[in-house]
Amino acid sequence: MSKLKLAVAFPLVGKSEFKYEGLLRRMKRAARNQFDGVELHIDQPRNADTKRIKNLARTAKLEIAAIGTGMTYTKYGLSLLDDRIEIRRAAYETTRQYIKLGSELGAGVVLALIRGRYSARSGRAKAEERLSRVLRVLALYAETRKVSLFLEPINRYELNLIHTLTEATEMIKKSGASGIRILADTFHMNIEESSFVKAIRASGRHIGHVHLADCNRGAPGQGHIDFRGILNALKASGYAGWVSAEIVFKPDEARALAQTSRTVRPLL
Ligand SMILES: [Mn+2]
Repeated sequence: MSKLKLAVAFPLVGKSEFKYEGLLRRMKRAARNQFDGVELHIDQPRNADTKRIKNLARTAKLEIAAIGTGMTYTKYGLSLLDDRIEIRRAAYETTRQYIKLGSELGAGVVLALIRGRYSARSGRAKAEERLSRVLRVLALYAETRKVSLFLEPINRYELNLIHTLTEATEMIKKSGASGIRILADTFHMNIEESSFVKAIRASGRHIGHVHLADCNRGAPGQGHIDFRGILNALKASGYAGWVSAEIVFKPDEARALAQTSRTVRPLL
């Protein structure tokens, strides 16, 4: 049985110098709660201070588990499926910046909300074609930079393309970019998959990264998802990567981290 590593997702946003100090405090708290790494959700990959991030991780004794890209969509409205070519290009250029950053930090890059939604005007078939083409090109770039790309299925209420692990596998196949792997997020899976265990069994060998959250986006243990079953299925499928808590910190960050660790650590 493989040993999984536990991370937590933190944002790194804005231009303020203070953001790095704030992040260090949060990383140290994660380390105290027995986390092995941190996943960084960064809004401006061009302005990220690689050296500084590496130093913070070293100081807190954490690894960088992955780079999240979603703020490109939620904060700046850029996506790979926008109807406007200039917006698609900007999203593509930003994704390349994330890949460059991932390569400097030795971390994989998540492709989730940055995919965006397709419009009624463009339609599903065109969107699938568009996404498969851009994924192929991005995968080639990521390969030259030795960075893993993780394609994340997102639930139907947030995006209108690729909701399940199977659909992600099909998109990767269509793109011809066999190096891209799937990100399995338990919050989305709880909405979209008929069974956690069956979905993991069917797609397990394609999974490259995992997000853990309970059914309400709270810390594992704050809802009704069976994390024991999920983690056992992941290990049985040979998965040996990160499980990264992508959660709302309720009732506060310290208690949410402690709760996550208490629930997940014994199952790794
Ligand atoms: Mn996720």
